[in-house]
Amino acid sequence: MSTPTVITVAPTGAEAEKTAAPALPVTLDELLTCAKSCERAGASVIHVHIRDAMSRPTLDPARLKDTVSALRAETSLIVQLSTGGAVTDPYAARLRVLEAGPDACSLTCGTVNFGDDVFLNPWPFVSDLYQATQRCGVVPEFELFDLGHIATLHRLLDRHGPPYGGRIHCDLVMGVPGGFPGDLPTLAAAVAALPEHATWSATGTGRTTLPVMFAALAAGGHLRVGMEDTLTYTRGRPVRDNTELVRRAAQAATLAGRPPMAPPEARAFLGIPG
Ligand code: KMH
Ligand code: ZN
Repeated sequence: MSTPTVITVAPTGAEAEKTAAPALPVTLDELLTCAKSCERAGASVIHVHIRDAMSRPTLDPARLKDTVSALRAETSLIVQLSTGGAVTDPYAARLRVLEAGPDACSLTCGTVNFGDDVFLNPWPFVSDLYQATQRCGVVPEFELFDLGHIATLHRLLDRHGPPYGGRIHCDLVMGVPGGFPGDLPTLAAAVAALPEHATWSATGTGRTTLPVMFAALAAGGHLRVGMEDTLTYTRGRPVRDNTELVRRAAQAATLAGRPPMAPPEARAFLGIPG
């Protein structure tokens, strides 16, 4: 039987402005409402960026801790905090994210041009962050924006051994201006380069959302969707909310014969303690 599909929702991100996308969950209440609804629609993982009282991205430790506790109390979702933050966040603040005690965290494996900005992830930082995940008992998800990042993932594993939890799970972030194009040949090349036994999801930003989703399902991958990655449902129609993106991913996965994986199974699949 084919493996069910892990659906990750990335509801907020650090880039979109609340004024431009009113459905973006920026308060804790909005995030909890969104998380519960996305869980009902088929998500098992939530990739979390938080905002401050002015809706600006923040890595404030107390807010992160409160967010983790609230999501744990009100959902069964796997709580994955972003260590990428915003392109302006210093490395020290990004390392401190682990102190909030999430189940999992994102770990980007290299620097990438990010539209007009640069998302900085030099080897010493990536290496420090990886070892911190091992010490703190947080399961990393390796965020890959370009082929070179996969070389760094191999280097991390060779140098520092397996991740906490023992599973190597990656996320291909495609369609970012400066990174992987969001198309089938690129996805196939990336998957072929992954470490043996690695599992992976993919997300296509902007207009690459649908091609990447279908390519990932066809290739046996898992899915990430959400307003962090796209604010347009179909050409010319803004996303109503994160739930409709999860619902569409769940429908596509079900049509592909791989319906959404429930959070308890996803925990075991990703090596996250119960
Ligand atoms: N906001 C981007 C600069 C992650 O969450 O780890 C980085 C990002 C990746 O979103
Ligand atoms: Zn993110």
